[in-house]
Amino acid sequence: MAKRTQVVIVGAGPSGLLLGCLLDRAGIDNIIVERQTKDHVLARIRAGILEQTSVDLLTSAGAGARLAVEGIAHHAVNIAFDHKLVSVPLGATTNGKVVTAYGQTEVTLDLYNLRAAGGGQTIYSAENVEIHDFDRDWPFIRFVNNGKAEEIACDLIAGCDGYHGVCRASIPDNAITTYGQVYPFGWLGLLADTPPVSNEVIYANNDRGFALCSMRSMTRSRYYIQCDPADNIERWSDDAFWDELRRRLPPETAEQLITGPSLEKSIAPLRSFVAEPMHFGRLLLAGDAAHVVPPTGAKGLNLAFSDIYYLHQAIARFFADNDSAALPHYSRQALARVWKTERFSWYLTNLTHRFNGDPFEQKMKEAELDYITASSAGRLMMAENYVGLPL
Ligand code: FAS
Ligand code: PHB
Repeated sequence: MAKRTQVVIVGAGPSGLLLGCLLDRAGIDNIIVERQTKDHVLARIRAGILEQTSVDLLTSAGAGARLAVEGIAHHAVNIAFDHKLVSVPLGATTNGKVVTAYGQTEVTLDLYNLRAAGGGQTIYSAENVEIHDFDRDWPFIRFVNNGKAEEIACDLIAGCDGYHGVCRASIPDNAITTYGQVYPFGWLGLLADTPPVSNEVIYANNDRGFALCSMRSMTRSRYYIQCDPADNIERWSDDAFWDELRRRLPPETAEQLITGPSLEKSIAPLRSFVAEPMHFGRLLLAGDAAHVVPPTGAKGLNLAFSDIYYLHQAIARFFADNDSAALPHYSRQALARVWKTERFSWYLTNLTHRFNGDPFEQKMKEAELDYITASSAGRLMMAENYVGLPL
């Protein structure tokens, strides 16, 4: 006998879990189906900075208790270039809005625990997930779990299954338009139990390449350096990473860097990507399933959460008011914020990374950074994008 629910959510990453928790609170029946094991999902190390709207949304969902205690508020963001470090204030010019350092790993754990406490059904290790009839009024999904073929009928499918998921891939090519670019570099990230070199994030433009200094707590640091996307992580010893990071930071910052053994090292590719629309019949896309940004500017996770803010409201209207217009409206509303955020992430990536090494290009970037950080209008533009545009 096929199971039935109101909403099937594909993917138990931050998007899927947050949507599940918000629908639970709205009394809308939903089942999450996840390809990986729970432990695999909870072990992922990714984003680290939350916009105020993300903090507020997690809190409203009931997942904000640990975040309120362990999250670190940042009242500035630092930009290093031309051997100097400039601080761009947050809060003073952004109606008090700041950002909070709190790892995506912790966010996902908090959402997992909230979902489990509420008794919501999350099916892990689901193999061969397929979505069907989402262009009709009676969509359903099929998958294999513990060797048994399963089927779940529903009214709506939320595709929260990330860039490589099955949902966007199931939409006919003539019904979807995609945009984007792949950057000619990747990020080599390192996590270490060392005190962060700065209390707030540092984005460094250097003629050797980009570097980023961040943290997970005041005793756990997260660093990145721009690298060749085809680079082999085995080629990077901890010492080689620390030496290269020092070279890309202003001298007084490099002198304060405290190094230690890596807990994790990995290389992530960088791309900008958007799929339009984010709605097809009874299928709705959210988060990385619909768009990806380069992590410069810390927008990926936050953009996923703004999608979920709009999506949970649209789903509530769909069921409460039988309002089918709420679904295409979701796509238009989410995309308006997606494109402005894609722009900022693309802009800050171009401004801080080394592309072809042309000395004139580097000089133009240093001049723009010098102008932005010295101009009140420039600092405001940087600050209001970094803390997150209004929902
Ligand atoms: P996710 O990709 O997190 O989750 C999708 C879930 O769907 C996964 O659990 C996956 O297993 C599951 N899934 C996939 N296919 C499925 C299928 N067929 N059936 C069922 N389930 C399926 N953002 C930042 O802001 N800062 C960063 O530093 C940063 N670093 C990143 C590093 C990497 C390597 C990656 C890939 C992303 C990074 N991001 C970063 C962006 C990242 O944080 C995403 O924006 C965020 O994870 C988006 O969350 P979801 O939309 O839930 O997608
Ligand atoms: C992180 O802490 O992992 C982080 C911070 C800022 C970014 C990207 C990643 O822009």
